[in-house]
Amino acid sequence: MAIQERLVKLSPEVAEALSSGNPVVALESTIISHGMPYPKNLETAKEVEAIVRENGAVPATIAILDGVACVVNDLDLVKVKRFATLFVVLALVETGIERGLSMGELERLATLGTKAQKTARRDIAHVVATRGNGATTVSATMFFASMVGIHVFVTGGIGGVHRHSEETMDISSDLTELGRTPVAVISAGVKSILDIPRTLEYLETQGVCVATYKTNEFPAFFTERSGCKVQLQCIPTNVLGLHHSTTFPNVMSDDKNSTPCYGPLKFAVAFNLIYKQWFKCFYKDVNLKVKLGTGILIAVPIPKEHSASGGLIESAIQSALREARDKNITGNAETPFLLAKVNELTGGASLASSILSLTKTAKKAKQMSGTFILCKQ
Ligand code: PSU
Ligand code: MN
Repeated sequence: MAIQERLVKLSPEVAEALSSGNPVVALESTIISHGMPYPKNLETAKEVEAIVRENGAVPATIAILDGVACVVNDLDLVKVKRFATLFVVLALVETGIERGLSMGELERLATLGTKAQKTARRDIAHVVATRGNGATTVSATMFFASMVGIHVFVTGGIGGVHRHSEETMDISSDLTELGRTPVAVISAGVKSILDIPRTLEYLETQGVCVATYKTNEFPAFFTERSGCKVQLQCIPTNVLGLHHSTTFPNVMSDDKNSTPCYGPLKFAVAFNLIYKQWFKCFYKDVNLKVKLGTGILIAVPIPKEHSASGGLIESAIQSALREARDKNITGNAETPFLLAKVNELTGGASLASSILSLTKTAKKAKQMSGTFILCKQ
């Protein structure tokens, strides 16, 4: 068996979709294990997979199990529910039944519970080498998605530059991963538990193309506005395959005080450009190989009517941050702590917004991955 096959296991459906060029959408697992409480995590995971399917793409949930990165789908979560609270591992148990893992393996997996490790890029080697179980964050999910040829990945909120980063230097490896791995991450932006302006600055430093959907303002996850402008805007269209020269955005400014923004790009065209960023670029009939190798962040704002109240969220964030500092919660424990605390303090409002954002972004994913396929032809 090739080394790569021993490291990464694809479900037959994912493998088939990838080899025949059908759209596949990656999903992460930390959001389920550490980002949402049970049983909402199960329900949401199920819903997101279903939405990806309804829109004609194959969902591929990524996690490390027994040191093997699994890219799997078709989770029968109703059966899974009775085992334990950790969706990721149990989802894999269920998939294992389908894929023929032994009963002994299944039993062992079912008892793991919340012992799966939050796994970012730096943790991959350790989890794999110790044959551990890892719930992959955005960075590790991107790494494996790219390795197996998945170009589009849907999630809720990505990690970013933390508030007080000037003291802690806490910057999520999601941002550096976007700077080095060619995967388009579709999310509802960055939660305001983080420093959004600095996150965007850092993405620029990393050379990451950041685009927003039907707006030129970067969304703050819980709300559709962050006050930060983004240069590249996508608008929906069914017209595919337009030429680069007819659509390259004109620089324009819609706000005297903001930095210049590009005009709206036809949605499909934006992805055509993105594809070219990674693979090739046609300019004046010359085929230039660009291969930038960087990732892309596409932010789809939560619908206005569903956004949580900015004031409510901000005061919850302030007290969650204070508590994290008092309890000296740092490193990779900080994000899960803040997410749980903010949800508790907002009486579940933040979680409701999270789920809505995730399901909404999932709906966009097929459009995007489908466009990649068209671009390849
Ligand atoms: N932000 C969210 N929800 C999440 C996460 C971040 O709004 O679930 C998770 C994602 O898996 C993300 C990770 O990749 O946290 C970032 O963690 P850190 O800040 O430790 O890099
Ligand atoms: Mn960190």
